[in-house]
Amino acid sequence: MIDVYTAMTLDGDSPVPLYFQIQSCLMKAIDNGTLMPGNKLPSERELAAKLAVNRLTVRQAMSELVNEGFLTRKRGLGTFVARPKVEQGLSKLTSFTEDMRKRGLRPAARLIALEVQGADKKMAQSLRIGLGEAVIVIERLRLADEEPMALEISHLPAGRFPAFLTLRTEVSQGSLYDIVRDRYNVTLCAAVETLEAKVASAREAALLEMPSGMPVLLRERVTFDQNGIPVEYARSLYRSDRYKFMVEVGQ
Ligand code: 16G
Repeated sequence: MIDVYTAMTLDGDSPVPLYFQIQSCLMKAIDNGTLMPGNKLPSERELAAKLAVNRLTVRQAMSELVNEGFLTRKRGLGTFVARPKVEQGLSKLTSFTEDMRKRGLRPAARLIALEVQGADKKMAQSLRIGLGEAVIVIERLRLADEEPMALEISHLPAGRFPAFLTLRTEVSQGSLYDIVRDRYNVTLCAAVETLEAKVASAREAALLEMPSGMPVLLRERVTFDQNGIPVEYARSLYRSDRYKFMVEVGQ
């Protein structure tokens, strides 16, 4: 276990509340690398005893850092320093696989569903096909270094991707965008996206391995080929404690 105590000196006479002083010390230790992502913190009881403060004071300090995403609690295991969030630009058309590789993380997918459904209104509108026309639905949990990052549902117009269901192994192991390009010769050129917050349902939270009721970021994308024809309608739910999105704004 890391010795955080040397980094922590509290001043009982200061007007700054003790919980805030503890928080600042922990943040400083995270910033200067004394505490690294994955490091385990001492328990609340231990910290309180060593610092000679009330356990509730320590809890308040830790809880705020958990809420802000700097620390993470693992049930039965303790409190750990969280990994910094993945910062993701929104102005480039990239795949999950590319995004993670660029950050030195190992991308993977767990295939949850691969099936053909009749298009509902939203799918039909997004893909510009008729209501009830066949749509390939691919639901995958996306992982980076084995950690769940996002839950993605992609919809492709089945007419454009014959025999897609036979590619189950490739879909579960590789990049959807590589398959679309290499197997079907479809070039993805542009996308229109929206981003909004929502609360994870119990199922989504379980798959993403996060407490239910936590916010997630919902990113919807319609991706177009070189002729401006929609090829994919995707809904990606990102863990809000693992992602922040970045947009460059020009004049
Ligand atoms: C991104 C896209 C998703 C696409 C996936 C392909 C958003 C919101 N989502 O996550 O639409 O299906 O990349 O990734 O941008 P892959 O090629 O690694 O399977």
